[in-house]
Amino acid sequence: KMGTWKKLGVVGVPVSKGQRRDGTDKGPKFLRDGGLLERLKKIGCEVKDYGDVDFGYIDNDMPHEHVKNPRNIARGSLKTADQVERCLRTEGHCLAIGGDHSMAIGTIIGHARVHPDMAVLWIDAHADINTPLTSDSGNIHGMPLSFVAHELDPYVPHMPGWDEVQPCIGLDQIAWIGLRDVDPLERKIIDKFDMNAFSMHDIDLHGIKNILDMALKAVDPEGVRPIHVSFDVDALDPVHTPSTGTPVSGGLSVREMCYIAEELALTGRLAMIDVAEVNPALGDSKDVDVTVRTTIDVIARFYGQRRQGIAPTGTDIPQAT
Ligand code: Z70
Ligand code: MN
Ligand code: MN
Ligand code: MN
Repeated sequence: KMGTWKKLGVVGVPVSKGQRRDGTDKGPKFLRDGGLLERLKKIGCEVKDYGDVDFGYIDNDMPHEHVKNPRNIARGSLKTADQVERCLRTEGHCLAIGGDHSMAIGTIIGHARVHPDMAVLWIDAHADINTPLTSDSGNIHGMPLSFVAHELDPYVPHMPGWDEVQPCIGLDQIAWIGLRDVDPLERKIIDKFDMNAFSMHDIDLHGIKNILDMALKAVDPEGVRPIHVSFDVDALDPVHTPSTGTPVSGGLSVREMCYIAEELALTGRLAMIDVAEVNPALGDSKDVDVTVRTTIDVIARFYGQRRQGIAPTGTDIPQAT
């Protein structure tokens, strides 16, 4: 057995109404069928499957202004928060497999109930901090951070079904890595609040090691906080994860992503990981296969699998007799 992670729970978050395309609701199934849980067990994790959150559809969910599916997303987010909270309290660690990135509204709210001081590392091509008023698309997967941050409460209008979805973290608890497609008003928010945003440009300039150090220093200067990784697979270059709704070229290499995952695993403070935006309905079967395999590889590295190899305990080198 290897790895430092004893117990973790897996929660499926099959949401797709946070954006236009069907398919992200099948993300949890494809990751499970791709052998995710077996892989985690093989590297020494004690895994409990909490199944999928029931996103049971509400009819007549008319857009609010141009924001799509507000009631469904609010309800699903609260159910997700409950499940994540239960999982974290019982297992100590939670892996949420989505689902479009609106899943993180629920995972962050649930996590904050257990660890209000957590640090969030948002690994994504996109900033996902539009408010309902700054969003051009009306897709909630581009807005999750605006709903969870205290400082943005005055900028977020009240929507039907959203009374119980309340901000729970400060903007100084969030850092982005991998940005390369940020809307103008998202940039305005980042600048106004002097947020910790590390783009692909910054990675080119400083290298991934320095950027990860800077991001951790920004959100967790003492090195004591529980860490929440929100990993949108479109952070990776689309050659590695083509089956996703909004691929943006020039993304993270698998090497850079493996470095992030291995290094964060070594902190011993990873409490919660979201995996968002796997869409098995996009691309051909080869695209889906490489997307699922790469995503599972990265997840395994967050949970202790290392490229340098890991020696077993209790087994010696067999001696020739
Ligand atoms: C844009 C919006 C987004 C992911 C697209 C795009 C957001 N900023 N996020 N794909 N994963 O619609 O708000
Ligand atoms: Mn995202
Ligand atoms: Mn994205
Ligand atoms: Mn409010």
